[in-house]
Amino acid sequence: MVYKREIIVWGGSGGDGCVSFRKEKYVPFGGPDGGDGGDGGNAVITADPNLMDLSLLGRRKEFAAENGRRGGSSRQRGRKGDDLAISVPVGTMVFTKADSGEEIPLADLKAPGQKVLVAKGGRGGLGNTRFATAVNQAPEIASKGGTGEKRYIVLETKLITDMCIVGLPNSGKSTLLSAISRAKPEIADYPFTTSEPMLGVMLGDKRDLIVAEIPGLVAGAHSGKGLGNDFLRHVERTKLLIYLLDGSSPTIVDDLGTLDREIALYKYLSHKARIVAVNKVDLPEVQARLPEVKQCLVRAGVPAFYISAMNGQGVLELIGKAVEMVEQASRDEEMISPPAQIAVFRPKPRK
Ligand SMILES: Nc1nc2c(ncn2[C@@H]2O[C@H](COP(=O)(O)OP(=O)(O)O)[C@@H](O)[C@H]2O)c(=O)[nH]1
Ligand SMILES: [Mg+2]
Repeated sequence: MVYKREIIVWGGSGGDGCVSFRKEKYVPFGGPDGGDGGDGGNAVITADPNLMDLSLLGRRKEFAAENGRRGGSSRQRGRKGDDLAISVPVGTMVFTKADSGEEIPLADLKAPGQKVLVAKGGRGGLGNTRFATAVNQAPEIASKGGTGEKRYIVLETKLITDMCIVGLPNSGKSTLLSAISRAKPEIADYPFTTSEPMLGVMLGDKRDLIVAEIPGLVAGAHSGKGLGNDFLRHVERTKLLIYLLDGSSPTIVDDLGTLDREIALYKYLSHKARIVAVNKVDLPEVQARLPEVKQCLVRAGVPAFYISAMNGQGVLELIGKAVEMVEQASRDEEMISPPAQIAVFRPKPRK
């Protein structure tokens, strides 16, 4: 999966204006009739809800909108170049890279269909018709089409999810995700780490919620160890973290500590709402030590849900609470930051 790309984007060039004169029988001194060139197409970046990453862009580096066509005789205007639409996933941030290397935000495409114009097409040139004056009635000049804008663009996708299931490998994240959504993540009985964040849609009463399984959060993930860090970027914009603990782990309270430390070390995450669930309570050995585990967590001041992702026990209660917390987080977010305005920094030209 590709979540960051740098590309070069061009607006189309404008078509040249045309130099032409009317030539018709019985019309002496027909005069100029060269048409204008068409404008070059604009390059636009659009948020497409069907995309999950930037791999559709392939290895291509440069993207250009279509050029405008040249003007024709009989005052025919050249055709306008088609706009170029570059599709990216919802949750993609678009930056333009200045010569200094500074990345200046242009847009944060959070809504499906949202667009941003990144490079304007050049204007079409003027045909010789436009240059006719009382003095020069047969101008032999036309203007060239303008070149399209060239922009260095940095795209960074941070998927927008409602809740993310985080946990150590093998804690049952995939099992939980498939229990609450229609996603079909791989489930394995060894500490195996999916290489992709899995997403599932959970059908809700008011709206559908997007749930992600963040694979393989291991100690040191924030510093790039394991695969965790690459995926943590998607956790950044979630509303709720579901910490999933493996009830059969002998070090369950330490596991929670590991998760907490990793999350806290990653910027933006420490203030996220979270909910803790202890999984695999169907196992007899987990049943046997449940009182002890509960006591430990209570002592640590952590209210928890006790579930079996496998047989569904306790899952509805967990999800009910999770949905409530997501709704609350959404309301809070709106109150704190009304639809994000991106400050665009425009340096003043030096005198
Ligand atoms: N007994 C039991 N096993 C579970 C439960 N949830 C997951 N497992 C098993 O634990 C293993 C790891 O599950 P998986 O969902 O792949 O964990 P992930 O690595 O966190 O995604 C698999 O063998 C699952 O069948 C549960 O609630 N009860
Ligand atoms: Mg998994």
